[in-house]
Amino acid sequence: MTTVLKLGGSVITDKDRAETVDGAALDRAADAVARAADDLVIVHGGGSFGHHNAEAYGVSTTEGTHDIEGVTEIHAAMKALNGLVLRRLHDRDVPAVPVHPLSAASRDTGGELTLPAAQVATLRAEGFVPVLHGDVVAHRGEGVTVLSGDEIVTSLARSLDAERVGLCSTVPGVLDTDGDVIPRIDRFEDAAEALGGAESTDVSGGMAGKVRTLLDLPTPASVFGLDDLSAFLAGETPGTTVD
Ligand code: IP8
Repeated sequence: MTTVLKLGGSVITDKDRAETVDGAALDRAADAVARAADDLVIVHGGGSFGHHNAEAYGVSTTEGTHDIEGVTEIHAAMKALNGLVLRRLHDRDVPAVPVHPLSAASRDTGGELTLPAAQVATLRAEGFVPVLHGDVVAHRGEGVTVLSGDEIVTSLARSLDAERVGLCSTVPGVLDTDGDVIPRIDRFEDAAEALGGAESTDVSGGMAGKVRTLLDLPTPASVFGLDDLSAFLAGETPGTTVD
């Protein structure tokens, strides 16, 4: 039973200090994974890694660059964070293997993503825990653009036929206007008010964009905070279930 888990960049890094992990949070996440690592694929975001480099070179999920220094810097920052995540997992004997999307994925002129998953599936079948990360990817007509961890999660959830999808976030779930966790969202309209209205078109990582994308998945997904990561990995459905 394959689980795709996203560790939010803001969860595992210190957002206020460039290229700095939140060591305590990353330790907690790694502890939870080590207790449960079974048929698991991990994807992590950037947090204080990668985003400022992308901004400096004017690169987003739609605006690309051909500047080799930009490509190299953004990719290197994300690989650096990936290395730090792997080290924490290896310290706990999790057989984590890095998978860098830049080496495999691409977008067509319309921005449609192709992310091959055979290597991820095979690594998983062989008992490894593939660890992917937000990255830059080749984009026809744009050079490279940013590929967010959320896009990777939804792509892998489909191609691996994942039974479970979890987004470990800085909040304990999707929050309503009173700040309480909405236990279940079946339609965008159920949470539209809290998410900034049905017209919201945020696709770049905001909660509205996440919910829209997760609603399209064939698999129910959970959005929860770090406190609930162990419960999620133990098979529970903490936080908000988006189905
Ligand atoms: O934090 C970031 O991935 P995300 C990827 O999941 C970058 O949006 C900035 C290269």
